[in-house]
Parts: sequence; structure tokens; C-alpha cells
Amino acid sequence: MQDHSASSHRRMNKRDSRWRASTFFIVFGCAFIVGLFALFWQKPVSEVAASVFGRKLDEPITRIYQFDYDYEPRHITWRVGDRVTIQLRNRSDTHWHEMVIGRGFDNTPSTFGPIATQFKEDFWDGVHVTFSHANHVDNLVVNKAIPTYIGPKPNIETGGDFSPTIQPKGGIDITFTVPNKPGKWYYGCFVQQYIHYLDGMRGTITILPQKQV
Ligand SMILES: [Cu+2]
Repeated sequence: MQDHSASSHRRMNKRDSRWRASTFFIVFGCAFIVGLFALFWQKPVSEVAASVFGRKLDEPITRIYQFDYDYEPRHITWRVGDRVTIQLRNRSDTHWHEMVIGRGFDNTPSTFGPIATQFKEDFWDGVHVTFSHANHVDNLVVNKAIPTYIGPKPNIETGGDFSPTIQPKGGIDITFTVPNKPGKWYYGCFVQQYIHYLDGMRGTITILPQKQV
């Protein structure tokens, strides 16, 4: 009786260990295949999408970092009707930066020739915009946008295009529904008489027509 149970126990152990070994190889094999897919399939697909569209479409958050003197990313794609939150963050330790979106230039004459002071057409005209997470915002010009504020209201100024000007390490979130203004738009920082813009603080936005349902 005792012998029988001992041998059956041994058999169970044997079966157990064999089962564990095969399970290990199956799990390991699956993990390996998933890993391969992630490396060679998923990643390139997302990278291809990113290179085609700039930022992934339908991505509700567009993070935009400001540097001396650059934006990351330098190209964004949105679609008319999509709900988007721009998380604008100034990564500079020392410089104030803004973000204006528009087309064409307003120029002001100078001894060095015309200097662009802002865009001629302000993308934000007539757009409902919700501002939140304002932090170290030097000033905010909403121009003809229709603002709502959640949390601390930034220092509001008037004059010129829609423009949040962010202090070093500051930021603000800007939530809106992409207006029916498809085509190519531009963003830039006109701080210090257009020098930031010329030095590289500029980017492009492609706005695709509304998705046909
Ligand atoms: Cu700047």
C-alpha cells in the first residue's frame, strides 16, 4: 500500500517535471516570438506611421517641447473634428518661449529689413479652447479664441496672435476640437524679434479633412 502510493507519487513527480519543462519551452517560445514581433513588426509599423503622419492620428495628447531654439516634434498631424490636448512644455532652463500657430507673416520694417512679428492668419480665431495645468506661464494672449480655464488662470494679456509664453520649466495644457481649417499650418516662437523663429523654433502642422463616416 505504502509502496504503491510512493511509486505513484514518484510518477506524478516525473510527469510534473516533464510538464514543467515543456511549459517552460512553450512560454519561453511564445515570449520570444512576441518579443520578435515587438522588435521587428510592431515597432517599425508605429515608426512608419509616425514618419508618415508626424504624430499618430487620433492621439488625444500632443506633447510639444520647447528648447533653445527648437520644438520637439517639428511636425504634427491632426484631423478636423478630433479632440486634442496640446501639452506645451518649456524645457529651457533660461529662455522664455511662446507657441503661435498661423499662416503668412505680419512684417514690421526695420533698418535690417522687414522683421516678422507674428503670423498674419491666427489658427485659433473662433476656436473654443480649454486651458489647464498652467504652470510658470509668463502671459497668455487668447486673441479671438474662446477660452475656458481650469485651475490657476494664467496672466492674460491682449494684443497680437493667440500665444502662450512660457517661462523656463513651465507649461500649459491646451484642449480643443480641431477646427474645420484643413491644410498646412505653421507654428513658431517670435520671441526676441523673430530670432528664435529663425534659429529653428518653428514647425509645420498638417490638418487632414474630417474622417468620412
Ligand atoms: Cu522661443
